[in-house]
Amino acid sequence: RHILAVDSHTGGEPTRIIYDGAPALDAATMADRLECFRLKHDWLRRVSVEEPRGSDILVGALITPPVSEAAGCGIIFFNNVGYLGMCGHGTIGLLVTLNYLGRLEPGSCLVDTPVGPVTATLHENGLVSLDNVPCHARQLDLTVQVPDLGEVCGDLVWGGNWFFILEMDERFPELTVDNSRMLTAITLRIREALHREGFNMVDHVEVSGPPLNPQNNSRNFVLCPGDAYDRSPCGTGTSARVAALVARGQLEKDRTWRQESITGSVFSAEWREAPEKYQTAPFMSVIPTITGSARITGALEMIVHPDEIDSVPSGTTGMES
Ligand code: PYC
Repeated sequence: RHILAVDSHTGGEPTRIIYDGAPALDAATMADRLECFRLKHDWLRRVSVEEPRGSDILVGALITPPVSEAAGCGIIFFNNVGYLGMCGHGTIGLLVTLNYLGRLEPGSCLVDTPVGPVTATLHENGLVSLDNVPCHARQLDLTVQVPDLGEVCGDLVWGGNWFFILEMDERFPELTVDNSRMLTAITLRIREALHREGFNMVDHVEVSGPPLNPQNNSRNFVLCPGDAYDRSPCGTGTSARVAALVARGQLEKDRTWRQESITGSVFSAEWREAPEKYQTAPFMSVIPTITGSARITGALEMIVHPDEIDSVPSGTTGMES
């Protein structure tokens, strides 16, 4: 089987987008298509993001026909362990990929995802903005007991994926790539503690700290579901941070939030109130607009042997709420 894909990176975080050669997903909604992918065609996820063709840090994506009338396409994101509801860096990579393939000129398009449609815009200068799905804080100041660390306090927030977001303190090393192993070990323990306490939906843990570049507002380290860390500021993680700041009354509507990643790459973020039907008490639902840039790194024809194709489904969807 021959499968065509384009590779890109967004602020250091790679995306591999499959645009030809994949099986059709026979379902009417994006959430059902994700289930069909997971149950019947999980081999496609494995062959495209796992070794030997991929690595733990790679996010894959499959372009599908749209499900809503106004959308240009659908997209399903996945990684080394399962599937993602949404992916911000991947959506930025998607628009640059569509442009590379000659399928998109600068302008806006609606993209269907398993957690709802997002509007993405390719600007004339090459930057990409996306209006994410409605995001909200579910619980602020949630505390968990973490072995060898003690009590940790953070916010439980939906940003298109579920995040636990906490401020670093003296127990954390500086948020630098050199310290990524230690940061990974600590955030893994925090996620395990959250799961033990019943917060199983949390698959991303985001640690916030002061920026190294004073032009930015904050720096982050984001642990992803498959235990790799995001090299970009994480589009859904930045969205979740914005929703948490709004819930705390710490980010006014007309301010731009500049989120720096552990590698120093930056997404800027703005927000507006989500329509009434998306409001869930007690905290306001917001639509974050995330802006960043991506670069094409390669075009790939994957050649898949029949032995690699089976129907063992993956265990996680990353969307349990
Ligand atoms: O940018 O939303 C994101 C993301 C999620 C996981 C990796 N990147």
